[in-house]
Amino acid sequence: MKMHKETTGPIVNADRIQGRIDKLSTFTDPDKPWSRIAFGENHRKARAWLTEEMRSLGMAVEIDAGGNLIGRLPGVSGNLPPLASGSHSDTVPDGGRFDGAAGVIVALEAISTLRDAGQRLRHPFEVIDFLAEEPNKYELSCIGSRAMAGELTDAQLSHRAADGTTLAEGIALMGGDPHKLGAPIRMKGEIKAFLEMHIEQGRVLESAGDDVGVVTAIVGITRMVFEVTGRADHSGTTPMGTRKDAMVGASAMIVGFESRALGEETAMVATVGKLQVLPNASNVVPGQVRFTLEIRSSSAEQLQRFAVWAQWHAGSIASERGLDLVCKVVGKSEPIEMDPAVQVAICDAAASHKFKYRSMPSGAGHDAAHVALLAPSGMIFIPCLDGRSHCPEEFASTDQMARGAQTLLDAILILDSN
Ligand code: HGY
Ligand code: MN
Ligand code: MN
Ligand code: MN
Repeated sequence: MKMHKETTGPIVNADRIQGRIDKLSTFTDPDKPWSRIAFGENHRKARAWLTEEMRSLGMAVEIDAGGNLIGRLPGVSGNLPPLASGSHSDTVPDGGRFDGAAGVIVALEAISTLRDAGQRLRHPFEVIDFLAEEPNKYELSCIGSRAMAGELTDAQLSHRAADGTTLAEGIALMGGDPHKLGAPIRMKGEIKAFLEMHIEQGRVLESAGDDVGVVTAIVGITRMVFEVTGRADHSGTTPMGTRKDAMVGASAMIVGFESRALGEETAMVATVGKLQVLPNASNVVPGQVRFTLEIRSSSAEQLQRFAVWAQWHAGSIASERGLDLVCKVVGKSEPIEMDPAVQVAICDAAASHKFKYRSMPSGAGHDAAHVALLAPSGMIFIPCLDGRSHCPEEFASTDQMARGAQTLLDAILILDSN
């Protein structure tokens, strides 16, 4: 990694970052790289390894009520609020080695580097592996960071996955304490600042040849579940005109979502990425279809308007076709701006190493969007190959991660000094 000559502070160890990424990547289904699904066995084993890494750095480790894995290091000045950094160790199915993982590893690297340099922070420091950032069997993302900010509702906690377990049980399985989740785990002002490094998951930085993105704001996300019920019938003997085909109804709904999103004046995205057909047999007219609709926008008003329209649109197709429809919003995160002072610290950190950086919004959701409700928060993006993410090909180089880690460490040092 090329470092600016005038740099005097401690320099991160690129090989150690890569080594830890490689190790974390081994906690995967060998035949389904790089899947580390939240609440699953690989996820739990990965967290056991992370716990050991934290302990070896002298951190006290705990799992909070929301199932977040936290390593804590005391600061040298008594009674200051902690600085915190981290991301998530779970992945989407067939996901990559960097989404989330890189953010946890570089937070560990910041501590490792300071330790090597014999340097201590004034503030206590926390490395956080947030529980279940990716949408999972409980149909909710960012479970740990929502819990931390007190956003989890009773309805979400009692939501039952297809395997019969509730989210509350899932959190307990991961070492959390769902009974304590009626209130925020951390109070506003309790954390001095939170920083999350993450791969960009898009092509902006790579196309511009930039090293670092300084996130200005994180997109809002609304996720809805639609259940379309028709009538299962024999595919050979039921004439076309007499069917109540839930799949054809769902398809019309989905095509409508796409055209509406394409026609919006302000860009937004709408995705149906998960769909279940029942009974899912080639010679049965589909009796029921359950699908998710995820919409993202930087405007809360646009999200709200689209969600209301989507419900109306699906309802009118259902009634034209004699289908029943149940539709509900299962998760919402509001668009949110990153803290200006934290953005400045990141810019100064990047500039001090002569890294090429730019300010940019995030179209992906992140734990930082929820922590921002509690604490001044900021995000550092690094480029990833071809902008690919949420796929096995996802890639960031050792150098790219090291520049992000160095920016993170220096931003922490800047925030620690004031
Ligand atoms: O879905 C997202 O935007 C994130 O990668 N969890
Ligand atoms: Mn992701
Ligand atoms: Mn992520
Ligand atoms: Mn038959």
